[in-house]
Amino acid sequence: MNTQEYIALEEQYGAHNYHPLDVVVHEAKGAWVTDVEGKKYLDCLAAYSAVNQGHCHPGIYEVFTEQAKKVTLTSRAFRNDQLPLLYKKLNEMTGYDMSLPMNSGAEAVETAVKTARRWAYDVKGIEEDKAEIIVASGNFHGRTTTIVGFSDDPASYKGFGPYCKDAFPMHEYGNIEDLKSKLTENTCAVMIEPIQGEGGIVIPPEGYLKAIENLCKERDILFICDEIQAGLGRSGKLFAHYYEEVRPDIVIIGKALSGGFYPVSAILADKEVLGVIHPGEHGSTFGGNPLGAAVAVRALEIIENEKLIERSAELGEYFAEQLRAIDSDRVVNVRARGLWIGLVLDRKARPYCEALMDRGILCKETHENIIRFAPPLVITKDEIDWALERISDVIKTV
Ligand code: IF1
Repeated sequence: MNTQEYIALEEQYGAHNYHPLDVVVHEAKGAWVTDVEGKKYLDCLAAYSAVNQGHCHPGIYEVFTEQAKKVTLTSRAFRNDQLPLLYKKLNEMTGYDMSLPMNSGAEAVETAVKTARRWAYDVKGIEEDKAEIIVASGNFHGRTTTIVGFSDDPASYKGFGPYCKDAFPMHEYGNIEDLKSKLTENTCAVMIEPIQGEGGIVIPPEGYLKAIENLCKERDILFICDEIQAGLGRSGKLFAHYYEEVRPDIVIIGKALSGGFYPVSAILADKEVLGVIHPGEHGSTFGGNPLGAAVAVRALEIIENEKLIERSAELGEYFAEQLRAIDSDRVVNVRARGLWIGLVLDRKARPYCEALMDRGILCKETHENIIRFAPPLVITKDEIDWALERISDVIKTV
């Protein structure tokens, strides 16, 4: 079958919950994907940072296939010999006492919400069912009904209610005074993304994270950082919150923890927080399974051994500088942290994404006028130069 035939099947038999670019991927390797007609594209989305290690990384493939011959799933009614190694690896790499493994990012966000509430009632002593978690405008934390219930994007929340909005007061992202105005005696946590991805790489003002941490320490409130997309090297540091040297009480990770092979997510916290969850009170069928755990350990090792964090910082700096040098008044701004770049245009970005696709580059617009470039962190400087030639040409000529 050809591209159009695959698209026809998808349109006829699949729910229309996405509007993807008309590229039908057949295989992928490193920073490149190949469509069913054999055309190659440089992937500048990396599955929203879930394939930071590059597509089909041989090291992850190796551990995936090896573990798949042994045992893949036992449920958590029994123990397995891979999960303890993931717990240890996360502790060594991040310094948090403990972690609780789940599968999708949204499940890990829900886990953070439940843990913060349980901490509120059992440790802080907030009245049962009154705990409030302050969230940010422009947030994206997933698509479960609890999570979309505290979104301010109608595309996420409209028509899926009812919600428990009082439990999630919203403050203006980046505005610490507004955050303070939302505090009550029932506030148990503040949950933010250290950089907002879906908002188009929105970097908060310098000092915002530190101000949140100080406020949380002062008022005995948990600071929750959603690093599902920003984390694990994407921003040029292991975690994007390292830019302000803060230590949140709960860090939520996902996406690249999977190396793109198998959904693995988790929350990281110290004993005083994660100790509030007792046996049988939270989990999931696949959470902590041996296949996912083996893949996640290897995914983390690759980030370290292939120095993906350093690559992200250095090549991201280079990529962003070259984009800023494009001589066109259509480029309003370039926002970047590591290989996480938002090219802000003075007009709709979709036509440029479609023109870039014709030139062999896959990227995604966000919020109408921003082109997001977030390639796998294994991308080389030569590949970036190859892309820059085409990006510059498209911006100037389309
Ligand atoms: C889609 C973007 C959307 C996330 C953060 C939690 C989650 C995500 C910071 C939930 C997931 C994905 C979802 C994916 C597209 C992408 C995304 F922000 F990355 F661009 F949708 F807005 N926290 N983000 O970024 O993780 O449950 O998806 O594993 O829905 O198509 P998930």
